[in-house]
Formats: sequence, structure tokens, C-alpha cells
Amino acid sequence: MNERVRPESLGTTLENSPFFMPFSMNRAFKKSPRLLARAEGMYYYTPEGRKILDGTSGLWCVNAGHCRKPIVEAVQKAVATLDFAPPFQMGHPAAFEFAEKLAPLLPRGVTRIFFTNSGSESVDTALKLAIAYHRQRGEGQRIRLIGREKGYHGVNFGGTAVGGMVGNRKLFGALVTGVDHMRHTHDPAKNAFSRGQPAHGAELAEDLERLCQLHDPSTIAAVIVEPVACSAGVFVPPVGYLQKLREICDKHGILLIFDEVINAWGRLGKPFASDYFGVIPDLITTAKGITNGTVPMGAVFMKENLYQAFMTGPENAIEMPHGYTYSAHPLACAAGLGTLKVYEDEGLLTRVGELAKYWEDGAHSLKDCPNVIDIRNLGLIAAIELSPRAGVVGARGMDAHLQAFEKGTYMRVTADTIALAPPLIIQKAEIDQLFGTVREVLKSLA
Ligand code: PXG
Ligand code: PLP
Repeated sequence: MNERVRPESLGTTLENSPFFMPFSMNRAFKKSPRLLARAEGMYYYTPEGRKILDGTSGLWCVNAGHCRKPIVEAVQKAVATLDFAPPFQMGHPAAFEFAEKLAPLLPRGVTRIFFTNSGSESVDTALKLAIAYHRQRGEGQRIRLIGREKGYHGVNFGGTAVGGMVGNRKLFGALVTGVDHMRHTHDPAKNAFSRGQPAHGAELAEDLERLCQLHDPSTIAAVIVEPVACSAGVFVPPVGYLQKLREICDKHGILLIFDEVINAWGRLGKPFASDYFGVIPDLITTAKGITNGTVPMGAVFMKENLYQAFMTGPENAIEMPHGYTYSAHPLACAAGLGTLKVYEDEGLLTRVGELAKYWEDGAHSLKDCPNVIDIRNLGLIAAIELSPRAGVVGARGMDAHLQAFEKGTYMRVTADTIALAPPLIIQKAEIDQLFGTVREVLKSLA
């Protein structure tokens, strides 16, 4: 008989835990776990009660800070009222209410909203919508998708295929066919230690024109980019670059998708990066801050013409054969409504405008620290890139992460780049504290 035994180890050690942790060093972590038990405002608390400053908003998602009362209460009320409602051929009021409240925040001309449960689902949804849109309009030959080197668009097949982080792609076979990539915009020789947008590199948008000439533009459905590429190490678009991408897409009838999973929700001092850069894409993908990270949710925002392209057949036909069991989940909608209320009541979607200069000065004050080879920033985002130790890319970065945690600060690292993006409620004293800890860590790192 199969005995169902709770692993003896649970509670004392995690070494044999069945939990296959995502994007983690499973064995190293389970030997020496870093657990978070509770959170409030700018801080996490460990099970032992240590207070940890959250330097990266969880995973770039807790923009309003942790365990905010209006959000918690909205979710508590929702779960006790309507646990689930089927989203296909049925509805519930909070889904329509949330869409109604979101719509006025969207960039000009962007009017319609498709709900998902994550950034990855948003990206795959947007790519499918783009291909389907062209087909609806009689351009079924537009099937190619263009991403960019160093891009991160989540982990589903479409997003992995258009993504440009080699380590995230190489294990997974041929992915999706018909995908190509533009060059990335990272040029440290010209742009190292730029404050805000780098001056050099707008011409790199011409790489899209090259791909148009290679494949013929009439075969390309969409181009997807993160306005500020965050996951791969924070790459801020050069001045004029996004405008040029928009022009080339317009010239060739190609849809432009901004992946704003991280960039949106006030991170740059505006509701969307599109607002910040003054470039309006055809589709925006988002997630994370849409519910302040409390309940999983994502969304695709699209221009009116995209929606209308699908509203053409008989009214008793399903216009979009796509959706998730949990699209517009009642708890997610409640969390989203609570989140919007906090954002609005506290002016969080524009607060970063006031903080950005102070933040930038703090980040660039680390220039003299050992091993720092570049610092990049925009809005309330900063990256401090360290030179790798000889032959071991990522080791110095991981040590920085571990030491910072010992010193009471949580921060993400990607390879040897520290990525900071705290909750938008951060105070100046906490900005000082954060960069102060990073300085101490960098000084003590070999
Ligand atoms: N697009 C972008 C631009 C993202 O940043 C996704 C899609 C996928 O979202 P989901 O919700 O499926 O994870 C993301 C997510 C990091 C880090 O530390 C970044 C993300 C996720 C996890 C870690 O840089 N971005
Ligand atoms: N796989 C199976 C067998 C399913 O029945 C479903 C949904 O009904 C899915 C996958 C997709 O799941 P979700 O809608 O949660 O993305």
C-alpha cells in the first residue's frame, strides 16, 4: 500500500521539498532558504521577524506597497460573495466595472480590454490577436512576429519565441516559426552611465526596416518590444528610438505592441510608458501592477480598430475563440478595482515624476563603487551593472543579492546586474537606505 507520509523534513529543512521552484536555483535555495512570511507597505518580514526593505516591488508588481487595506478588503469581500463566474458566454458585474474604470486611463485611441491572468498570457494573447486581426482584414499572409534581442515577454510559447534572452530559449526547441528579432539597443561603449534615456542609438530602429526588406513587410503581423526592457537588465530606449519604430510600423501596416507588464502603472511617472514616451502602440500588454500583485491578472489593451475588425460577422457567432478559464476572475477584478482606488487616492500613477530626479541621483552616486561598469535608470527603475568575476557570469550578482538580504534588503539581480524598482510609495529616506545598503554590499563584495 502506498503510504502517504508528510516528508519528515518539512518544517526543519526544505532540502527534499517536492516544490519545483520557478526560475530558481532549486538545490542551492532548498539548502539555504530565504523565506518571506508577511508584508506591509515597503517591507517584507521573514519568519524570524527580520524586516526586509522591498527594493524590487516583489517581482516589479507591488507598486502601491504591500497588503494595502482597500485592496485586501476588496478581495476579502469578493471571495465571500462570488468565488468564480464562468467568463465564456456569462459575466459578472465587477468585470465590466473594472473595464469601465480602466478605459479612461488608457492612451488616446486605445479603448478595448481583454483580460488574462499573467503577463505571459497577455503576450500570447496579443500575438494571436495581431495575426487574427490581419486575417480578418484579408491580409492572412501577415504571420511573422518580430521581437528584439534581450527582450523578455514571458514564458509561454509565443512570448518565449519573440523573447530575446538566450538562456530562456535554448532548452525549448523550435518554439514558434516565423519569428525574427531586431538588434538590442544596449551600447555601453557610447551610452554607459547615461542618466535617463541614452543619447545614442535611435538609428537602431532601422534594424526593423532591414527585417522588413529581408522578409517583405507584407508578411509581418506585429513587432513587440518592452519600451524599457527590464528583465534582461534594464535597457532604456535611446532618444527617438520608439518614435522611429512607430514610423516604420505605420509605413508598412505592421502592428506595434508595447509590452508594459512592468513599465505600466506609474513606474515611469505616467500610467503607461506609452504616455511617457509619447508613442501610442496598437496593443499594450500588461499584468503585475494591474492588481498590485495581489491576485494574478493580466490584460491586453487595444485600439478601437482592432476590436472592430472582429465585430463583423453574424452577431450569434463567437468573435474571438480565445480566453482563459480565469479571464476576468472575480477576485482579480476586485483586486484591480481596489488597486485603482489606491493609485488614484494617493496619486501613485504620477508620483514618480516628483521622485525620479532624487532616485536618479541616488543610483548614479554608486558610480565610484568597486566593479560597477554601468548604471542605467528611468522613472523609478535603476540597474547597477557589475563586472562579472572571471569565468563565472552571475556569481558576483548572486552574492550581492544574498548579502543585501542579510543586510535587510530584497533586490533582484539578473546575471551581474542589480535591478531596483521599489514600490511607488517609497519615501526619500528609504531611497537613501536602499542605495546605502547597495553601497555597503558593493564595497564588501570581492
Ligand atoms: N512581459 C514582460 C515585459 C515582463 O516583464 C512578462 C511579460 C511575463 O509576465 P508573467 O506575469 O507571466 O511573469 C514579464 C514578467 C525579473 C522578472 O526579475 C521579470 C518578470 C517576471 C519575473 C521576474 O526581471 N517579468
Ligand atoms: N487543458 C485542459 C484539458 C482544459 O480543459 C483547459 C481549460 O478548460 C485548459 C487546458 C486551459 O486552462 P485555462 O483556461 O485555465 O488556461
